[in-house]
Amino acid sequence: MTITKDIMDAAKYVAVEAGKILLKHFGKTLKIEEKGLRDIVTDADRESEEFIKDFLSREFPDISFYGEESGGKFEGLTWLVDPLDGTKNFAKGLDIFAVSIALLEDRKPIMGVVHIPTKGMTFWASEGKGAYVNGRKLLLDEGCSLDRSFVATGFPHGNPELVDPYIVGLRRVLKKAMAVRRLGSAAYDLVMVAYGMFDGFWEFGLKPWDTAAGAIISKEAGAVITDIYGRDWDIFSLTVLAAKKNLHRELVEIFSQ
Ligand code: 2AM
Ligand code: CA
Repeated sequence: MTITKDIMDAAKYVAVEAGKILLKHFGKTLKIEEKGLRDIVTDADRESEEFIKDFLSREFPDISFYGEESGGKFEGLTWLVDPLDGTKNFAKGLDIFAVSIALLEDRKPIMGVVHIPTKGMTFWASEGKGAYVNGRKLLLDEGCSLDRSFVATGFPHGNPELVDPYIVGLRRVLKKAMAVRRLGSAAYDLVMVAYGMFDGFWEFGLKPWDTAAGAIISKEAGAVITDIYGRDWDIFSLTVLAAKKNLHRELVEIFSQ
C-alpha cells in the first residue's frame, strides 16, 4: 500500500494528541494496576489507547487495530499501537516515555510514528521514503567502532530465563564501548538511534508494539536492523539490534562469539 500524506498526517496528529493526554496525567497521582508479572498499567495508558483507537478506527474503518492494552487482530493492514511506551518510567515520574504507532502490512511495518511528548519531538517514516523528526530529514553516517560509540540497551523483564544470555553480551559490550545507557522505553531508544544520539541499541524480549514504529524509523534513517546475530528481524523476533552500519557489524561479531 502507498502511504499518502493524509494517512501520515492522521497518525502524527493522533500521536501528538495522545501525548497531550499522557502529559495531563504525568507527575500526578496515578491509579497503577498490575496486569502481569512485574508488568503495570495506568489510567494514562488506557486513556491514550482509547483515544488513538477511536480516532484511527473512525478515520480508517478498513484498517484493523491492535493495541497493547485492548488487543485486537493482526490482519492485512493493521495499526499496531503502544499508547505509552515506558510505563514504569511514567508511573515513577521519569520523563522518558513515548507514544508508538505503526502501520503493518502483512505483519511488517510499512510506516511508523513515535512521539516524545516531553521533548516535543515527533518522528515518522514510511518504507523507502526516509525518516523525519519535526519535518527535518534524518540521515545517519556509517558509524565508528564500539570504543567510540554511545550505545543503549534494555534489560530483560518478565522472563528471568533471558537474564543470563543477555548478561553474556552485555559484559562483552561493557568491556569495549565508550558508554552504555539504559532508558526503559524501546520506542524512545530506537528513535534516538534514528536521531544519531545513540550509535546503536539492543534488547531481548520486546513485544511487537514496542519496536514496530521505532524500527522502521531507525531503518529509514540509515541504521541497520537485525536480531543480535545479524539475522533478518521482524516484529516477533526475540532480540533486536539497531545500529549504524559499521557499529552494527562489530556488535554482531561480539554477540555471535
Ligand atoms: P512498556 O512500557 O510499553 O511496557 C523497556 O525495557 C521496554 O520493555 C519498554 O519498551 C517497555 O514497554 C517494555 N516492558 C517493560 N516491562 C515489560 C514487561 N514486564 N513485559 C514486557 N515488556 C515490558
Ligand atoms: Ca506500553
